[in-house]
Amino acid sequence: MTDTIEKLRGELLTAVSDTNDLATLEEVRVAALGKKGRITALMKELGAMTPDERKAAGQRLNVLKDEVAAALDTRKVMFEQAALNARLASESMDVSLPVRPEAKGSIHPISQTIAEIAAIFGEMGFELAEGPDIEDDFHNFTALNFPPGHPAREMHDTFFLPPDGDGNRYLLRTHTSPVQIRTMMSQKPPIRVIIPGRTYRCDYDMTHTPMFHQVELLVIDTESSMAHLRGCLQEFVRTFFGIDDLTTRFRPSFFPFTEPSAEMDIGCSRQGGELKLGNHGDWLEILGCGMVHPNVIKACGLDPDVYQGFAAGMGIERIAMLKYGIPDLRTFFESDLRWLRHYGFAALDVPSVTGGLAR
Ligand code: 2NL
Repeated sequence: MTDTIEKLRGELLTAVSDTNDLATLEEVRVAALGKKGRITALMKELGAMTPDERKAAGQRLNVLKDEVAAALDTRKVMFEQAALNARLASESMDVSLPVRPEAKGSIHPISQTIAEIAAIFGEMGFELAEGPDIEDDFHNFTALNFPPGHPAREMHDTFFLPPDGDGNRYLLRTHTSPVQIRTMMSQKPPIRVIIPGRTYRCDYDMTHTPMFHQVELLVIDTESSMAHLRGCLQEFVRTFFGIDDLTTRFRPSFFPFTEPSAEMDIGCSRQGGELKLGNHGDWLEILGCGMVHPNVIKACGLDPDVYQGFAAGMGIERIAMLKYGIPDLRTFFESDLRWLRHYGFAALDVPSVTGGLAR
């Protein structure tokens, strides 16, 4: 028996080390340790032996079994490691390769313009804030000092969602201002945020689309004034349009959520029916702004005798059209690939104040 075991040991260990893949290794395992395997067969012979013989042979067989099992295991791990290495090598990719030349995607002018606005105000210390497109009456109107029954609340302007049964009236936000309300209610002043995003109004013609984009600006602290507001906005339009000495003009206006309120114009010329930005004597309205109304500050749980600040809002499509010479608002949302190829921007060319804003 001792000789048989020794011989079998040599054969099995050689068979294991001769294998070149997992399948053959499994065949060797079955032939040695399977139900009809050679070690199993020897185990069966133990029954016919004397107790002393059985004890000695049984011990040797168990040692052999463990040894062969260990050899099989080592070999298996080696094959698996080799398979993993081969897979890692075949699936690796060179991330330094240039993007596929046939990829023709581009950045939509709205995304580009938002990135430019964020870069300019980011440089001034503003943070970006975002909020939900679906809002409630409180955040979209009430907190913004819209009196009950104000015409902007009603059907012809606002998209209302079907009532939810609990008396809550949800709607698609008609401006980005509800995000400012949420910011004032959740952050402690000083607050300096810009809020770009989608807004919705039930309107469709040459100059209106039911979905459009707005960016709003909000500063809340204890001393910000109309002069700071004007400085921020003037710096913004000069950097955005790339005209260093672009003049601005404030005209009195009205919004429920600001007091005083103003509209800001920038210098332009309309000579020969062509609009040109710059200090040429004519004026173009560009945005609305003002000092945040004390009622709005109060509605957000802040003390209007302590806190004050300014806000401004502008249409993103409008300033994108002005900067990039896009003549028709409705083309923004037609997903026409020829239009996107013409007006789109390179994906890896991220705007920054220092690195340059696209012209
Ligand atoms: C426009 C004018 C404006 C604001 C937006 C604002 C927001 C809060 C408080 C006070 Cl929470 N004001 N936003 C202020 C003035 C004008 O937008 O013509 N937008 C297209």
